[in-house]
Amino acid sequence: MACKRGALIVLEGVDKAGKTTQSKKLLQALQQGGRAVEVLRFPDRTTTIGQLISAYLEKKSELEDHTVHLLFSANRWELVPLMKKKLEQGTTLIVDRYAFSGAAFTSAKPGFSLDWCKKTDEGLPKPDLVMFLQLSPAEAALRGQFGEERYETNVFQRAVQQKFEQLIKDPSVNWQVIDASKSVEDVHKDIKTHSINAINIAQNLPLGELWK
Ligand code: ADP
Ligand code: 2DT
Repeated sequence: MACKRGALIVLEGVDKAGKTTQSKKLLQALQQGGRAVEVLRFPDRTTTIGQLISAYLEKKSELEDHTVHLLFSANRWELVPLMKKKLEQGTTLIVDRYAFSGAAFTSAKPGFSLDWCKKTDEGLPKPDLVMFLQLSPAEAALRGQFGEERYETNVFQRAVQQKFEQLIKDPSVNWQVIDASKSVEDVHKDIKTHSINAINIAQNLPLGELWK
């Protein structure tokens, strides 16, 4: 019998919601359970495209808004062959930000529709589960100051949060809203339960195509 495929699990949410903390904890928990699993994060700043994005985020360069949107999207597409290979080999992928951040962040800029922003990611591997770590801007502020990177302001993060709220209404995506204001351990328990469930379901299903 062919090997059962891994699940594509995405963590989304505004800055400081706990995505990075929870990706690491989920990786450890699934590894301890004997599963093949890896973490990816977008943007992947290690590639040539990723370095252009990184310089833009660090405000070391300026890029036109459509152009940078396309670069974020290209940065996902360039990883698709590797992602598909890993999933087919049975490795579960935990992904820290994906196309939903792409659509939410660009559409929070003036003059961009959510529909236009989603187009460039249409057909990407479809996540089996997208967990939205829900945290109010006030609670996020308690977790420390924003850094120096582009987009790290209260006003912009609020606009992004509203765009995520629109994206979550899409029933074609398996969204789970996670209360990210709970303790690290309690959030982890919720995330682990949803993830194991998704892994068990995904292994018997073909990988889908996002927003198609
Ligand atoms: P993100 O990747 O979503 O930006 P991080 O995982 O980097 O978020 O967490 C942002 C900050 O908040 C870190 O200092 C982290 O230790 C802290 N943090 C993460 N989860 C929680 C939690 N559930 N409760 C309190 N603080 C948290
Ligand atoms: P972190 O590396 O701290 O997550 O910040 N972004 C991300 C976009 O604007 N478009 C995208 O497609 C993606 C994946 C979110 C990365 C910053 O880049 C934003 C915050």
